[in-house]
Amino acid sequence: MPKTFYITTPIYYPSDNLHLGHCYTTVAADALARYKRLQGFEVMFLTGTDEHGQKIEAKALSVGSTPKEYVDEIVASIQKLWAKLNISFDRFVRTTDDYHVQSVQAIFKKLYENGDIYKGNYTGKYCQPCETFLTDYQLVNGKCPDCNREVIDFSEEAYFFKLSKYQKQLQEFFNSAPDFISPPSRKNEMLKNFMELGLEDVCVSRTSISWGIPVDFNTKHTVYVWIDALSNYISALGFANDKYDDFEKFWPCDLHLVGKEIMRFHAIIWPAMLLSLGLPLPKKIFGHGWLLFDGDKMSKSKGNIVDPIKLCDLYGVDAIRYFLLREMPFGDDGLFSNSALITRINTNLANDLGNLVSRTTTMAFKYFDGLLPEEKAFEENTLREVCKAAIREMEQFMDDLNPPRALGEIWKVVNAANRYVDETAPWALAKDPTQNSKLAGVLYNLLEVLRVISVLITPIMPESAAKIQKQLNLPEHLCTWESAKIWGQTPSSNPLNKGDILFPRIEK
Ligand code: ME8
Repeated sequence: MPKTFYITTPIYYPSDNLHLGHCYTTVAADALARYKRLQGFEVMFLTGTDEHGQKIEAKALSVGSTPKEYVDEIVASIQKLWAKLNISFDRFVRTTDDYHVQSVQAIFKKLYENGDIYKGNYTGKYCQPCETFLTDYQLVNGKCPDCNREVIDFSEEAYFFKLSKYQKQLQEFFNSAPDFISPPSRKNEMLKNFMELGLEDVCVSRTSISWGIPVDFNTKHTVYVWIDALSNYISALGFANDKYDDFEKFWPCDLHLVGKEIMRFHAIIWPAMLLSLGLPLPKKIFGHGWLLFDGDKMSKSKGNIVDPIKLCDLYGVDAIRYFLLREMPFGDDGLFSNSALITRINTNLANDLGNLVSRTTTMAFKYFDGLLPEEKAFEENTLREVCKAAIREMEQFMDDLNPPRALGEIWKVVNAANRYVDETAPWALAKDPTQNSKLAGVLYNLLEVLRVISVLITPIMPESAAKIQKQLNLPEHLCTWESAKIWGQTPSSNPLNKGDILFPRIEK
């Protein structure tokens, strides 16, 4: 039985312009999912869309559509974006899917029957022009954050979830599973800002929002935000519905990857819901930082967004994936700027990796017509040892959810290989016929190191990895994670293919 790995992103609000910041969660999850698959795990990588709520209903109305027509169109554009970014999700859940609706209704009922949901009164603020309910926390100087107008007090019947009841059980769980909330800085935030202040019950239904899942035992109410959204992680495995049958196989989840602003819902409300349902808790919740642009969180309302499609068209998908995973300190905020992106592309990708591939294959064609001789009398271990150490370290960094450091390990190999070219100077060996077998040995080592590099970059830059593997003419079994650990597997006289430049230099 293969080992399983279940990884999720949050489900996205349908927005017609997801920006580069949004792509960060999904690209990071994709890299981890690909890494685990490469290692032989059976992976379930789930993403999807969070389609209910009053804002969406209002938006649909304003463009003359029904909410469902409106979200259908946007969800299609989100799926196109993920295709562009080579996101290899295994399942895509929509909160408007029938099976999800069925699960949410069953979950809500179960929580109610357990005595963890009760009727109360929801009070808050309402912005009439925007038709939006707001919490005190969302107001800016007591006014609507979107239109800056006065808000009015608001009250209606609602159901509440007894989060406060789970305070002690959650605290005990956090103590017993110290890595559950990661990184440690986020854990401290959760403990200090929420647990220590005492948990309050949360509103889980509304009567004034019609675009939502009806509470089936009281259809005046629709399920409000979090029970609907969070349940996707189990509805998509078939919990309380007949659509799928993977719950036993993949639950508990290995990793919920989320942005830091929704950590509280995942680290506190979600585990409390699961405790109430009597289900095992996820193994880890990782809260990543924000991509900042001009010193602020990249977001539509701030008007500082970068369009990922345009960037991919300009610079190539792998360059964007590489930038996001190399430049964002995992767990902390990171900065986007055009010049930082171009510098990364020109130095790490064009100069270091692209150049290594290009000069190695060019020399193999120039000196041996793309076919090294069978016999090579030259053996040495420098690059083999560098690869061995880098793979060991990279595994550690990927398991610690630290792609920038994992990429740093790959670049140690790339840099060592470039140094090796300079030190062995194949162009000088080529001038002396007695050095022919040494020349073949040097080029073999370089082709072998490229094979290893191509495997290691697969999770982060799948297209470039495939291009290198095509140039090296490698069969699938020489491109697995395990095969990268064993040096010298490629037959000496494996004929090479010519290929294009991997990463063209960008003129600033
Ligand atoms: O939060 N930098 O959806 P969403 C990094 N529907 N990540 C960013 C970012 C930035 N500038 N801006 C957004 C939701 N994100 C809910 C989730 S889950 C049960 C419900 C990330 O569309 C954000 O942190 O607002 C989150 O992980 C993802 O984009 C989706 O955000």
